[in-house]
Parts: sequence; structure tokens; C-alpha cells
Amino acid sequence: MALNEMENLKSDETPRVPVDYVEGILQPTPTCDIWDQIWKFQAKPDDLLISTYPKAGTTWTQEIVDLIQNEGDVEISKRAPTHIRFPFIEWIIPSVGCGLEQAKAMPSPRILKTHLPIDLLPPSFLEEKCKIIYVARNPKDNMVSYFHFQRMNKALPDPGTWEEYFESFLAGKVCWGSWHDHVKGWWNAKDQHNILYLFYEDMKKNPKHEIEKLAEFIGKKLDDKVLDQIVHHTSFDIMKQNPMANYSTLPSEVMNHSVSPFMRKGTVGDWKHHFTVAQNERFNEDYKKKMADTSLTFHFHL
Ligand code: PPS
Repeated sequence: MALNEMENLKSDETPRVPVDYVEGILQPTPTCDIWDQIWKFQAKPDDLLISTYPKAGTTWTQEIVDLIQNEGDVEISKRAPTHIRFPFIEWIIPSVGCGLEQAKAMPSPRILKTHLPIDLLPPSFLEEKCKIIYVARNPKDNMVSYFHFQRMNKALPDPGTWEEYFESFLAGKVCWGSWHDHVKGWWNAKDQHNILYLFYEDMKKNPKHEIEKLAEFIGKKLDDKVLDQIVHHTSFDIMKQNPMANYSTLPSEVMNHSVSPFMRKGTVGDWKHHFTVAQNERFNEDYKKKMADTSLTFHFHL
């Protein structure tokens, strides 16, 4: 049997993680089990938090921020895989790791990751006035990306068919809850706190400009050559080949890249290959209602 066939078999045998609710938001059960500790997490004033709805461009932003901090030194950014360099505070796979423990053990200054909606964010982040970067992605591409990710990731529930997933996503019955509430909640909080709110589509359209914004927010002055280097090293094609940024170091029983690679397409508008005309109409109608109370707008193609 070929090695990848054996890995597929191993991955097929691995059970999916169960899920439960924290304050009405669906979460993997291991996260629910330690929720009290997560809620009490003690942030430090020099923590930098990268917050997103799942699949909105977290890994890309992490790579950019790391390179900004290290003034474009690619070798430093290759010191460890993404999930080690940036503790994901509510993430726990008992056999693989626990974000909370990693964060506690990490020396400052730390760059942390969360997918929590603002209402579930451990209060110390806002109390300590930490800098927070929030990245949002248009919901159609976000949904497609999340669907494929759940197919390949045993640490999340089986997404079911695309038709089933479409309904679950609209109903907010996916881990980390409703996309609409997430992006709106963080948008409403951004002016009262130290939050830089960015969009995946802007990063695709003009990466250098968004990287400059990030550098300014972080307080780093970088020359043009370094900015160009960061644009290059954080392009989709380069990151896809980078084992320290493409999640290929996680056990294949957890993430099976032969089902769907973590670095899948990295484009704006892939939803057009998934949504039927009827689904698109239903989505648009629902979107209009749920987004009627916000000034927040999205680009669905470039
Ligand atoms: S996670 O699991 O929530 O941390 O995933 P996240 O990193 O937020 O999102 C993964 C999607 O982002 C795409 N990606 C990129 N797009 C453009 N450029 C770069 N450099 C890049 N890096 C990651 C990744 O391919 C996933 O999107 P899809 O649409 O599935 O390809």
C-alpha cells in the first residue's frame, strides 16, 4: 500500500471531535471543557492578538505580522510551524496541543490567535488595551473555504454535503457561530478599542498597502525593499510551499491535505464555482436582512 493510501486509512479511522455550546456558540467539546480557564486568560499589554472568523485569512495575516516584527527576516519566520509560533488561545486537541498552555509558556511579546466572537473574548484583552488585528472575508468565499476545511480537519465536525453545509452556515450552526454576528460584533467594537479591522479582499487587491497599514499599527517603520520582500514571502504560492506556514506538519489523522489542502485556492470569487443560482438568491436575501443594521460592506469579487 502506498504511504498516502495508508495515511488516508489512518485518517478515515480517526473519529471527529464532538461539539457543544459555550454561551450559545458551537465549539469543539475540548474547548468547552476548559472554557472557564479560557475566559480567565490573562492577556499582557504587549500581546498582539490576531482575531478572525475561521478561514478569513488568519494564517496569511500571522505570516505577515511575524515578518513585520522580524523586519522581513524569512529565516526567523521559519523557526516553527504557525500553530506553535502563534498560540491559538481556545484551541485544544488533547493529542496535539493546547493553545492556552502554549500562550502561558511563551515569553513576551506574544502574538496570539483567536476565532472567538467579541462577546466571548476573554475580558483581559480589552482591559489591558492590547492591539488587536481583525480580518474579515466576504461570507460566500468564507463559507466555501470553511466547508472544505471541515472536510479535511478531524478537529471539526463533518460538514455533510455542500447543500447541508450551506444551511448550517446561514443558521450559524457551525463552530464559532454566525459569520454575520462575528463580523458585525467586531466592527461595532473597533472604534472603542485598539482594533485594526482589515479585509481579505483588500489584502488580495493591494497586499503592499495592507502590509504598510499593519506595520504602522504595530509601530514598525519598514523600508520599501523589506515591504516588497514581505509581499513576496506571504504570497499564496510561496506560503503554499512553506511547511512552516501550510499546516503540513500536523498529523494527517487531524488534517488530511489529500482531502483538501489547507492552502486551497486563496482567491476571491471561488464561491461562484460552488453556489447554485438558487443558493445565491437565498444567500443574498438572508444577507440583506442580517446586515441591514451595519455600515459594514464586502467585496464578492475583485
Ligand atoms: S484558519 O484555519 O481559520 O486559521 O484558516 P485561515 O488562515 O483563516 O484561512 C485559510 C484561507 O486563507 C487562504 N490563504 C491565503 N490566501 C491568499 N494569500 C495567502 N498568502 C494565503 N494564505 C492562506 C487559504 O488558502 C484559505 O482559503 P481558501 O479559499 O480555502 O483557499
